[in-house]
Amino acid sequence: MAKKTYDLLFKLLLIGDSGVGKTCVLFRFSDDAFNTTFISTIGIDFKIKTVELQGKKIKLQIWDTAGQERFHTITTSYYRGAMGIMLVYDITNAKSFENISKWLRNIDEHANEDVERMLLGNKCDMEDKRVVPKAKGEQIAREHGIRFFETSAKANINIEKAFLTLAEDILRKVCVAFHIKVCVCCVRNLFSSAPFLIKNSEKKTSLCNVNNYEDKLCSIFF
Ligand SMILES: Nc1nc2c(ncn2[C@@H]2O[C@H](COP(=O)(O)OP(=O)(O)OP(=O)(O)O)[C@@H](O)[C@H]2O)c(=O)[nH]1
Ligand SMILES: [Mg+2]
Repeated sequence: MAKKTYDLLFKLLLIGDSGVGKTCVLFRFSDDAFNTTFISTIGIDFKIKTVELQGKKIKLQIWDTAGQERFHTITTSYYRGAMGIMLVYDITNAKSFENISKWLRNIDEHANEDVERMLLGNKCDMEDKRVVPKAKGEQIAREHGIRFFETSAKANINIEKAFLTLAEDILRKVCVAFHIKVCVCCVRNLFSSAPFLIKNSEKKTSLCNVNNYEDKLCSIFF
């Protein structure tokens, strides 16, 4: 059997109005490239990129949705599987910013309750054409308790930072969830004895007798 080349798989999703730059943001992250020609996405597409966080290889499967309304049914069917969603608007397009509340409602309706959300104000290289002040993006993100970055796929500003931050936030969540849901023994150790006992579970010599050794995650925050 082929050896697994990663420790964890995270599914991410990009949403937002057509033309805000979702495909370009993803292309910059995955291939470090940029295209000025606008080829509107048909339905849905995806890219894979593996990153390393906290010593773990994390495979990011990133789904790029079409912003056009006619693809709404197909794109929303992908929300449920997402662990993280990047909601993108264009700082030079007021309508794309006004529509954020509509996209947030879509997330509420179609995504998992504990999905990690992030707001991106893209095209921040076009300062002369800006119509959405940065403070407005910050404010709406604060109101909804989500992270916010202004990005530029063209000038490569904050693209990698945004993806890595989202992955880190998910990793933190997964880790906590894992302790609570699966590794009951580790939770006990967490509150009573030395954390290295949990680390030992990787060598299968631990006092932690949970037989699922996928529980490497338990060592992440020690
Ligand atoms: N100046 C500038 N232009 C950008 C940036 N990102 C994307 N664009 C341009 O914006 C246009 C739309 O980009 P796409 O990435 O195709 O937009 P999209 O959000 O994927 O659109 P749909 O697939 O229709 O939902 C293209 O002409 C890009 O070159 C950016 O950061 N700066
Ligand atoms: Mg696209």
